Amino acid sequence: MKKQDLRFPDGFLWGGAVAANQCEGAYQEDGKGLSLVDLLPAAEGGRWDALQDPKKAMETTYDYYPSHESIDFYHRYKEDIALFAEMGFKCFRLSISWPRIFPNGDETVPNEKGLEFYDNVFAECLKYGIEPVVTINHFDTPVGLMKDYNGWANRKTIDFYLNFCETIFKRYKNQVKYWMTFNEINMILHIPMFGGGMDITGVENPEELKYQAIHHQLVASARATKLAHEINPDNQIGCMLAAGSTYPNTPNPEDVFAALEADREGYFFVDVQARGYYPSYSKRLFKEKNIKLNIADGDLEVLRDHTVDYVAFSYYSSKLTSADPEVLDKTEGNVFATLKNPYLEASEWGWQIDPIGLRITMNEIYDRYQKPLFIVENGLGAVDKVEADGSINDDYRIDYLREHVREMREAMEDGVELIGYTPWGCIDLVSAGTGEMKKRYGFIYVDRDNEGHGTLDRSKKKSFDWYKKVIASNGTDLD
Ligand code: P53
Repeated sequence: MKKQDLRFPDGFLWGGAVAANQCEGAYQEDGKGLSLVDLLPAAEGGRWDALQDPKKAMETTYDYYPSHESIDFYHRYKEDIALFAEMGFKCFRLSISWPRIFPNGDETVPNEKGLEFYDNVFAECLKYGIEPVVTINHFDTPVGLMKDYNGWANRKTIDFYLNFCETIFKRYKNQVKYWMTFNEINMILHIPMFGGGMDITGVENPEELKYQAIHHQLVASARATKLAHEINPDNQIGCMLAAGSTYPNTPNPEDVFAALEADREGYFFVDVQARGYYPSYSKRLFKEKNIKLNIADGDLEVLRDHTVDYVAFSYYSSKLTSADPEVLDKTEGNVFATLKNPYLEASEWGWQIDPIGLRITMNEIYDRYQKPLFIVENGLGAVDKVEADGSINDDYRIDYLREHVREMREAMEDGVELIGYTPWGCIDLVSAGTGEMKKRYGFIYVDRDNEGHGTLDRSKKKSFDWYKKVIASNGTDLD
């Protein structure tokens, strides 16, 4: 099909995205409790092992914890939001740190100081006409919930989460309209500590426990959706998937089916959140994995009656898979198994760059759910070089984003409804996967290195002016 030259619709939500646990720092300030992310060292310190074995992570003292100070957004949010406003952001995606509001997770009364912080952050956004887009749980479950309840493995966590939701829906009723219940909800399958605040080591059937925790999250998500609509009918609630379509390695039908199954692993969640019921293929999945779910009375009705308003997702890359275990060699440290696609180049961290994959992914998701989409993460993690004059010429990042924005427009011309685009890490922040600072995504550079040295000063990269122009022209000027 012919490439189109399109304007984005008026009101399109251009912006950027961060998460509390990766930017705020101030990890024990004003009554904040520990988040499980606060237990993690950086890559060289053994982050990947710690993620796989939360108990060990709790017992070990590491030399350095990247989240403890992070980029100090907690104290510098005014300066940062002013820079976002200068770029012309229409929205800003951030998350609320659960242990800042409920330090152990199971309290009934919230920490007022924590709530005040977000009052101020939202007020600052709204001062510039920036719409806050809030992720309720982005990888930072309170350590207390993991220690005392094994997180989402325990049904009680539903109520703790809903108490958190009710508190913030009421408090920020007049400030926030766009919410997401869980960041990358499918991440629980790959990193249960991040996604589920839980430890599965030594469990007899870890798959069963994971899907039980998933059931709890899906019920919690639906009940939160119900609550949000009751508290303010204008609220828009989204689910959020780590997306990126899977291609078959060859035209061998076995490979094609393996690719379909790989995508279903993630769509499973959205099938429930957007359609309101467990997909038909889940019967076989549960049977083969020997999973018996405890489903309480009323759960299935809640799932059916409270589906999401929009489908949000992150997209960094497509994936390539094979049915042949000899071919499929999962490299350690990678969350998603993927083969090398010979048609694609990869980032320095091995993430394959595939803008057309975004168009494919958007079309697939929209065909499946017919709900508005919101791309809430996309971007290139790269090493940036500060020149002698202080400038940072991140043309590679501009190229990456430009091509993805082009394909976004193509997908919209294909008929996909897209409400917004918030590139990940609009200001440099700590990497979730590796704990590094040098894996940078930002339009704004932060002077801080992998060991925590640096002034924390902010400066504009070349991509800052580029993105400003993109927003000002509503996507027509991508050069
Ligand atoms: P980092 C893995 C694969 C896809 C998305 O990731 C992922 C991850 C976790 O590493 O997470 C999302 O920082 C997540 C963000 C994260 C971002 O992708 O490892 O929602 O918190 O920072 C990028 O480069």
